[in-house]
This record gives sequence, structure tokens and C-alpha cells, in this order.
Amino acid sequence: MNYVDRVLADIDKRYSNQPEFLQAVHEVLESLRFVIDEDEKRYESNAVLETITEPDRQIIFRVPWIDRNGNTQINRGYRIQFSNAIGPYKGGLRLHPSVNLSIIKFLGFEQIFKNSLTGLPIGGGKGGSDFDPKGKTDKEIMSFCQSFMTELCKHIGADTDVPAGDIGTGGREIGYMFGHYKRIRGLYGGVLTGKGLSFGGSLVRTEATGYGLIYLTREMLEANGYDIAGKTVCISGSGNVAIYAVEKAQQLGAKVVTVSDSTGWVYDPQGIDLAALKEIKEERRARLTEYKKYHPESEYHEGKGVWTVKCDIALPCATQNELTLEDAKILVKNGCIAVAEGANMPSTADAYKFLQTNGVLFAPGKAANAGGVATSALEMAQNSERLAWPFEKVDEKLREIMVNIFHKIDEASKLYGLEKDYVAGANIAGFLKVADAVMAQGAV
Ligand code: NDP
Ligand code: 2IT
Repeated sequence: MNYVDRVLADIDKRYSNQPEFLQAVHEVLESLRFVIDEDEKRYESNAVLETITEPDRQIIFRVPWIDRNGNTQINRGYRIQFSNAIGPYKGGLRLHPSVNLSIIKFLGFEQIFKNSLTGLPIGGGKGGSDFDPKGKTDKEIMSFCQSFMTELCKHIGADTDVPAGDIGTGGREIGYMFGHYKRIRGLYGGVLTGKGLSFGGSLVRTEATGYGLIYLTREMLEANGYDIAGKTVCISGSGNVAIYAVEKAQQLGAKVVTVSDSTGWVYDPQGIDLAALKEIKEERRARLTEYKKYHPESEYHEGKGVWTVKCDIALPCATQNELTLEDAKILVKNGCIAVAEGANMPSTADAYKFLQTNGVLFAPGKAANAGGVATSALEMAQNSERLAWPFEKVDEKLREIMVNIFHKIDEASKLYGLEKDYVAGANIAGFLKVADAVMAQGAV
């Protein structure tokens, strides 16, 4: 059995109860076959694949907090420090009832290669909790965040591990966590990113993932002879990534006609009203059912369905495995030309393979949504030099990073005779830098 198959068989056996982690590992390792074949002995004798698939450390802890009735509630907290081969662990914290070890491990694993693609010195990590922020008061959120940080603060630091936002963790949560870290550790530093602008946050970090997604999508379209202006775009989700993807797509002349949340989706043939969307989601933290009050001519549908709307470009920006083979078939039938992942692993494996086989340009999350973490690394740089850069400077750096990522993954795919397979390109380009660092640093 060759090296890749042996490692995959071993991981399949050990982690049969971690489906999302296995899905992410299979996608990456299967793309690496050509690379590993070139020098199998060296990779194998250095146990490179075993090293990158086994987290450095997995921290799991109890999070007690007090609810509005004075009762104690218990949640489970996670921080997976996956790889610090190329820099301190870096990655978000997800707060969602579905969070479990498999989900945090898949996210941490993806983060290794995503962070490598940014060209910046950041390793891979992820964390979070099965805490559900929906319907909680600000005080309950604060109680949870402080308790979560009471344990997490023992394991993180500006040069060790720097968490940030993800699903359910935005500016409010990062603020509470930062305050508590500062109180316990007595340190005022860049230990979290996505901080408020008044206490060390970076301009553009809020917008970065959505903007970055559109910068990369535009570059991919242009490289293939298309223009983003005038295109019809379907977006799923209505959180941080989705909102700023809508904003940048509109700025570049595209028409976004859908957004969704966990209960339903909106179709607005006139184009999504960004101001209304921000008011509903960022200010009122309300459901998308509210959108119809602003635009009675729009449609609201319960459940899933965003991908049934005819579009040129589809941008899944909600969660993992939200775009299935069935959805992919509809997108192809409707003449979709490009899919770029704002979320992490939103397309199932059979869905993205079907899209690629049918000529749809497909940008995987670890490339397409890297703008968020890249701008987090820019926030770390600003914190280290105790300066704050202007919006235009950060935005320009973000744009450059996303353009570079596209060309890196495009070139890597061509180098291995896999032209336009941007999944393989991203996995290969992300891996090569990490593998080099792993081998150079010895058995650690
Ligand atoms: P938010 O919490 O701001 O928004 C998440 C959105 O997705 C909401 O509209 C939410 O609906 C919807 N959603 C979440 N879970 C589900 C689910 N199980 N089923 C259906 N809808 C769901 O998160 P972000 O926008 O930050 O994150 C979205 C995706 O982007 C995630 O995959 C995240 O990992 C990824 N990502 C985020 C980055 C960032 O910088 N924030 C960077 C790179 C990737 P509802 O509100 O109803 O729950
Ligand atoms: O998935 C991701 O890249 C994020 N949630 C952002 C991580 C970060 O450290 O900014």
C-alpha cells in the first residue's frame, strides 16, 4: 500500500466517529498523491502526513456559566492546536450547538493549509463550544465568554495561539473574551483578533472574509475570461461573511439575489438591500423573516433552497456541507459558471467534484475565505508594532493577498497537470510550505 493510502486507512480506522474530520483529511491527502509520489521515501521517513493529521494538542474543558435565572449551565469548550510549523496557532472560535470534536478538528486541519496560503507566518488551530448564543441576553453571553476564557487563557498568547471569530463569535464576544484575558493575565496584547477598533482591532477585519472572497472570485473569473460586473449571484448565510460578500459584490457591479439563515431564505429579484440586511442581522440580531417588511415584493421561504435560484455565481457562506450533490446538479442545469466557498467546507465532496467535472470554476474555502485570517494576521502585525494602519492600506494588502492566493493555487494546479483543479492547487500549495517547515524542524 502506498504512503497516502496507508495513512488514510489508519485515520479512517481511528476516527470513524469523526465524519467531518475524515472528509477534510481525505480531500487534502487525495490531492497530495502526485506531490508525495515525487519523493515518497522522504515524506514517509519524516512522517509528514502523520504529523499534519495529528493535532499538536487538543484541549477540552468544562464551561460553567450562570443564566438569567441564576441557574448554573454547563457547556463544553475546545481548543485544538493543530500545527505551529509555520507560526503561532491561529484560527477562530465557533459557538454553535452543533460543535463537537470532529467539527473543531476539521476546521483546525483546514486552517493549517489556509493560513499557509496567505503567505503570512501563522499556524493552524480552532476552538469553540457547543454553547448556543441564540436568544441569550448580553449578560449571559458575557458570563459564558468570561468562563470560557478563564480556562482558555492558560493556553493562548500573542506568540502562542491567537483565536478570533467564527460562527456565533463576533465583535461582542471577542470584546468580552479580550477583557477577561487582560484581567486574568495582566497583559494587553494581540492575543485575540477581531477586536474592537478602540482596543487594538484592525480596520477591514470585519469586512475581510467577505471582501476577500469577492477579490479572489473576481481574479478567478478574469483569469477565465469573465467579468464579475453584471453577474447574478446567490449567497447563502446572512452572518459576517455573507453580509460583506454582498457588500463587495454589489460594489463591483454584481447583483446578489439571495441570502439565508438557519430557518429560511430570501429571494429578492431587485437585489438584496444591504442596509436592511445589516439592520436586521447586525443591529437587531433578528430572523430573515423581517426582510419582507422592508421589501414586500421579495420572497421568504422556510428551509433550504438558495441554490434553486438561477445564478451565474454561487457563494456558500453559512456552514459545512450546505451545498449537496443535488444542489450542484441544479446549479449546473441553471448555467452557473463559478462557485466560491465563503464558509469552511460548505460543499460536500460529491458536490464539488460534480461541479468541477461539469466545467464550473470552483474555489475551495481554504483559498477563497482566507481573507479573514489574513487580515487577522495583519491585526497581529499592527498590535506588535503598536500602530494602526488606515483602511485603504489594509484593504489593499487584503486584495493583494487574495490575488496572490489565486495565482498560487492556479500555478500549483498547472505544475501537476491538474489545470483548473483549484481544490488540488490549494491543497498542494498550502501543503508544500508546511511540509518543508515540518521536515526542517525535525521530529517535534
Ligand atoms: P456568523 O455566525 O456571522 O453567520 C453564520 C450564518 O450562517 C448565519 O446566517 C447562520 O444562520 C448561518 N448558519 C450557521 N450555521 C448554520 C446551520 N447549521 N444551518 C444553516 N445555517 C447556518 O458566522 P460567519 O459568517 O463568521 O461564518 C460563516 C462561515 O464562514 C462558517 O463556515 C465559518 O467557519 C466561515 N468563515 C468565517 C470567517 C470569519 O472571519 N468570520 C473566516 C473564514 C471562514 P443563523 O443566524 O440562523 O444561525
Ligand atoms: O475560518 C477562519 O478562517 C476564521 N474563522 C477566521 C480565523 C481568524 O483567526 O481570523
